[in-house]
Amino acid sequence: METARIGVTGLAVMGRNLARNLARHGHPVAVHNRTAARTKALVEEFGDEGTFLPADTPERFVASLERPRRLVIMVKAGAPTDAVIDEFAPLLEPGDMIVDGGNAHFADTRRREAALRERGIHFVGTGISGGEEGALHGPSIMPGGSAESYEALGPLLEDIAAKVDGTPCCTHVGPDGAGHFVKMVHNGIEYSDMQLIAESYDLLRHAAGLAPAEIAEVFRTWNTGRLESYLIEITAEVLAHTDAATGKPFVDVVLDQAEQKGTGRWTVQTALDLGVPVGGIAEAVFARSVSGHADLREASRNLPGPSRTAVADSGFADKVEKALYASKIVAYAQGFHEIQAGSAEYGWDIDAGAMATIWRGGCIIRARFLDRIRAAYDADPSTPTLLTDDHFAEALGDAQDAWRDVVATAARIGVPAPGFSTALAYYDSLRADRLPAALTQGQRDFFGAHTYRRVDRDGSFHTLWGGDRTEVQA
Ligand code: NBP
Repeated sequence: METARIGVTGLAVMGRNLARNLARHGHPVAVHNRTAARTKALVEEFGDEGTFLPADTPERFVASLERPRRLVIMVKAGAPTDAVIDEFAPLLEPGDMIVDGGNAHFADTRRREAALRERGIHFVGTGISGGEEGALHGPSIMPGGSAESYEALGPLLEDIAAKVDGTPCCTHVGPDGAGHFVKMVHNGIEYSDMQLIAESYDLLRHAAGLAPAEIAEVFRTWNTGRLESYLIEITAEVLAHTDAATGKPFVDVVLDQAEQKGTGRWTVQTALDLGVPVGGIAEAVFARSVSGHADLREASRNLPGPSRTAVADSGFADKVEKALYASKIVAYAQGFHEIQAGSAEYGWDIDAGAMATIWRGGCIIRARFLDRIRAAYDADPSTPTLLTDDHFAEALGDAQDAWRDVVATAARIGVPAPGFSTALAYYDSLRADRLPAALTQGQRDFFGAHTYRRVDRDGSFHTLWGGDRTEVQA
């Protein structure tokens, strides 16, 4: 009987395209789906692209896999993933591998990995980015799990991943939930990047008075420089698009209420747990949330404030470009800080520079900029923040006046720019000699005897605020 090198169960858009990608690369692939019609449709439509071994039951599916078995699950994250694991794990043997390519929460992946490890099965939580096109033509792949499982899986995954300069956008991220953690932060950074681009558009529209088609040209120009990226490229496409039904700019006929799925929110929740400031990602999640509160927005429409009149000078677009680049540096610095904090917390030993390398292609945040991040980690692998890298520090210095002018202009004319503003505030917070946190500590000691530390002596102290205000050692 012919055996498959790997199998995919769950053949909705992602699983189907991933299976096709494997088959197109010459890997015989077993395919299975809970509802058999999807399996049949895949083989009927794309059977000539490679060797597919369709199976109508979990037993036949597992039996068609060569040993050790490599089984990829591409089903809806959450309870469906557990259901599929429960269904297939009893059919597997020690040494076999289950790859979860869905968008699982890394904590679920850690739980599943620990449970399956006890049975000798490798559970490989794998972040896959790039949507359905990426899954078919080459995604960015972020596998976690054991180093042993990567030896058996890595070559296959690297084969189907996107390539940039011949380097696959896939590497072993680290043990258990590391892959899904990094995918989560990738999505958080994506939120931040998209929000900053949206604010750039809004400012060019209202502060510079440009029409969407003109702004599309600005983005096209930016895409030939240091901001070159997939997101800038598609922004120009969307802004240049005209609605066929009305003849209006497409962006003017779309309801301005953005959606958010789980991963942006998880990135912020996890950052709060880890104590990592990711204001850029948080503001991006909140900006989508605000946009979705139609009731709040309707009730607030007549509140007083400036009326977004165009005020900007002719060089304003260049200033926005600088503000965008500077804020983007901050967004990525915050995301990488979270990756390093997660890595330290869970003992994953993640190579941050390698994450920049595998995001250069296949995924939504793919960009020329990521080469710079790789270079920064090459220069100093233990740097506490990307902001102090020579290249980034110079860019931030060069952007200063423009960045501040853009944030001030937004505030003056009433254009909300939470992403730009929080990025600048983070930057100024890090570079400040003194922060008002000293006052906060005083307040906390006053109302709750929480104690404080002093700049000139070791130890913790408390002032007797309700008494004679002498200071005591805590
Ligand atoms: P969906 O997330 O829409 O899931 C549909 C698949 O899950 C179908 O194959 C369905 O089988 C199967 N399924 C469900 Br629902 N409950 C099941 C159960 N209890 N037992 C067995 N199978 C079950 O598919 P997708 O959009 O292809 O995404 C797959 C995974 O990839 C998700 O985790 C998603 O978050 C992740 N992801 C998606 C994208 C993207 O761009 N769409 C990008 C990156 C990652 P059925 O056909 O029998 O109903």
